[in-house]
Amino acid sequence: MTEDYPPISANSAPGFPDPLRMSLGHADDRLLVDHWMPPQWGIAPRIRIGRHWVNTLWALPISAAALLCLIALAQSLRELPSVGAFIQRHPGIAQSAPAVGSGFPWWLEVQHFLNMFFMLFIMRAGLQILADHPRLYWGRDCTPGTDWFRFQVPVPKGRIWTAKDDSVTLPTWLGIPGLRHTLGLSRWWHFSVNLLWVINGVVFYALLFSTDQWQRLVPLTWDVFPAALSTAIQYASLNFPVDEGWTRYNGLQQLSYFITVFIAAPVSIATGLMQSPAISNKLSWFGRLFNRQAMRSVHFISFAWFVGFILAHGAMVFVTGLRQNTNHMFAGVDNASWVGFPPFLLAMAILILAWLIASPLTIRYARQVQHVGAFMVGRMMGLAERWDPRSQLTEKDISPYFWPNGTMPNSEAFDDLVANKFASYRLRIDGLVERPQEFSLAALKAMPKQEQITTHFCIQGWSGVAKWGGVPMRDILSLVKPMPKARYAVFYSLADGADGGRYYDVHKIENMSHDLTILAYEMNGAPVSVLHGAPLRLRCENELGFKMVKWIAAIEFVHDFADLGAGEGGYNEDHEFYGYRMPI
Ligand SMILES: Nc1nc2c(c(=O)[nH]1)N[C@H]1C(S)=C(S)[C@@H](COP(=O)(O)O)O[C@H]1N2
Ligand SMILES: [Mo]
Repeated sequence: MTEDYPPISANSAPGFPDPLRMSLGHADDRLLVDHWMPPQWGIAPRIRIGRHWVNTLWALPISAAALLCLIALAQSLRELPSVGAFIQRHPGIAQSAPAVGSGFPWWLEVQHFLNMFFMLFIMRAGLQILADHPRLYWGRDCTPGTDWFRFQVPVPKGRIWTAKDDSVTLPTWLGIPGLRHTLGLSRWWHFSVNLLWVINGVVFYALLFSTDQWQRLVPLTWDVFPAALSTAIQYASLNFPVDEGWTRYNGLQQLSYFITVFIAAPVSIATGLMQSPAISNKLSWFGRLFNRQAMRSVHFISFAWFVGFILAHGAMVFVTGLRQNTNHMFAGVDNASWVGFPPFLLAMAILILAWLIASPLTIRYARQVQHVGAFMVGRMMGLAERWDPRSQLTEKDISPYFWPNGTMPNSEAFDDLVANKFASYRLRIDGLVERPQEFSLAALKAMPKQEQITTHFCIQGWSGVAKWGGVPMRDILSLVKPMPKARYAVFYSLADGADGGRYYDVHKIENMSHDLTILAYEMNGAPVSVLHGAPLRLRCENELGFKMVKWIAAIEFVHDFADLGAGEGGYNEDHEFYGYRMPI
């Protein structure tokens, strides 16, 4: 069969180690701030209403004015006899709501604290991830102008503007670890702490329902709605409702806690997971219907709910009786002492300390954060790689715009290839294979072509649908015949990465025989452009975009990749602390 292709003798294959291996660069274990991507500040968040972009900062004066009006309104409402009678009838706590007999048990206090502690990391790291593509959309394409939310200027026209160019800086006190395009590290924080938070949540649900505590949170009567309205009027009039927090919550509390615990939290988890290529593909029609961008938008709205909840809840702790509230939640007593106050202060001190050190330590110990994160969640996430992606879309789903990303080739050798239309291009396949070979582009095009319409999931958050045409990797495998000890396929690019040194990425060999793993030379029916990876780029649909090497120079099959580059399994793994297996 090989006779159909240009003869390549195993002897003439240059063999590794060779210039390609040597071209992989050194990478630092710390995030060197001076050496990192130069800062680029975003703008105040804007929301699109129709064709107009509204600056969300307006919300501050508007809500302050609205609050004052609301207070005045609520106070005059309470003067009305009918409203007075309504409040009499619905004092704020649903009359039929059962009273909880167990007060605030110690496990509830511990879990409440852990939840606060975990949320601090999750939310800050989540914001950092958002800042890597500071726009939100509802449609599955990320076509410029179709965003409904952004904290970045409109996409500049008339020049190449990559997704990396679009990322914005966050201050180190806000994001973890702050700076720009540091989502590799924030993802480790986000996912590892999510795991702890989910465990805490599962234990919380279990204890809640095995005791009488669930009755605090779950409304058991329709009465909760008039009770909530009544409480809202009472709070707004600054004449607070009766507080029976030791045994049961008022309507407004119950509804907001219920939404937070039983709606916002599960929605966050589901919409987070559905942004993953492997999970979205696995869910097939469901993943296509609830596309990544819609899920990312809902994930953000749920985040906004948490921010609002935490601000309101935190303020209420202070204004509705700090001593009593801290006694309940930090000492589990309902008396006139101050025993809950010192543990409350201690909890706040721990939170503030954690807040202060999270970013500096992440910057200083970036490699360790990457490794601990991979230890905590990497293996579990990697399991999703086993799913063979088969989910495809249709021609009409193809995105009108597909963000370009990465560092373009910049060498005379590449320019020469472009000039001769890749006639002199050779794909070298070498390493632990029985038949090392070189393929010209013509030879690859002469092989059976596979076409697929798939969604590209960039780690930064954007996605796009394109039709790709190329040679299935499984056909290449059957030609070159990897040896049994070959466990990984290394893809070397013709281009360098952003930080110098050659771009490369390593895949498990299992990924290579998935149905939709191809070496693509066509995009949307035309030869793939230089911008998108000409002459050849990898499509491996259950991974995030950075693992799909563009401008492929060679593929080497290896037993281990520890001796390549910084040994993390790829260029962005080495330099930007990404994970080596990233199906999620
Ligand atoms: N050689 C090389 N390949 C690369 C990159 C790069 O910087 N260099 N960027 C990766 C990233 S992060 C993404 S999202 C995709 C982008 O592909 P596109 O430009 O076709 O959208 O290419 C990947 N392949
Ligand atoms: Mo990417």
